[in-house]
Amino acid sequence: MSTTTYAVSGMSCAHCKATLTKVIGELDGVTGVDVDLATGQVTVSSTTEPDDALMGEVVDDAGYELTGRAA
Ligand SMILES: [Cu+2]
Repeated sequence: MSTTTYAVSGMSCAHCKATLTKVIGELDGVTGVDVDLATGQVTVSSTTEPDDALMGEVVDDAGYELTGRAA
C-alpha cells in the first residue's frame, strides 16, 4: 500500500477534479484519488508504488500538467 502526492497544474473547478479522479482511478492498482484544488495537489493511494511516467501521461491526456511529486 502506498500513498503518493503529485503537484498538478491547470485544475480549476469541480469538473477538473471529477475528470482526474476518474482517469487516475482507472489505473491498475489505484485504490483512491484525492484531488485538492486549493493546493493543486493530487494524492493517489495504490496497492503498489505508482508509475510516475504513466501518471504524467494520463494527467496530460486529460488536459492538465503533472509537474512532479509534491514535497
Ligand atoms: Cu475544471
